[in-house]
Amino acid sequence: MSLRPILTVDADLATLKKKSARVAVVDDDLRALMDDMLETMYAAPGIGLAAIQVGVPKRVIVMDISRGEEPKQPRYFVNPEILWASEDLAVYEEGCLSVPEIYDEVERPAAVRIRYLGYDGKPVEEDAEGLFAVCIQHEMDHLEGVLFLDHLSRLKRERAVAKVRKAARDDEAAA
Ligand code: K1U
Ligand code: ZN
Repeated sequence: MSLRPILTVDADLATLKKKSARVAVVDDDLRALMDDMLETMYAAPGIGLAAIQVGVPKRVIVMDISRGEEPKQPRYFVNPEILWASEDLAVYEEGCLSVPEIYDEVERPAAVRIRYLGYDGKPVEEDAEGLFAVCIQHEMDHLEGVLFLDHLSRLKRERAVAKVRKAARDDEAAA
């Protein structure tokens, strides 16, 4: 397993805006990618990661929304699809490892039913609500090249990207 660099909007916006391609087969190479993604996500730290965030345009997501002292609960989603979304909406203050240090409120369906292939390539159908629903919708947006910033006003989005760019410039100057 190895850590992979996470792409960020200041340097890698064009890649992050790409639509990811469906996976044809869940094999050992794909599982190695998912292992690297999980390790990268834990190290960041984060609670979710889409393959495009490490520069791989495949429809693959890893996630662990377990809290603090709870046992780890890694989850893997290949070719995820939303089968149903609730009419009622919920607001959550989201962050993104590709938009470091920016958090803002996004409104999404409060619950979704999803279908995907798991780590073993078997199909799964599952209901998601709460943080699980927020995180899977955020990560599935990444597969379409959509960032949580795209749910905000243009002004907020431009300010956020400018802030990330300035932080990156400051980091470079300090190095
Ligand atoms: O970049 C990403 O897609 C990961 C992102 C997932 C996410 C967070 C919040 C709402 C929706 C989606 C993150 O993990 S940002 C970091 C974060 O939320 C976190 C980090 C450490 C501990 C707890 C949370
Ligand atoms: Zn994200």
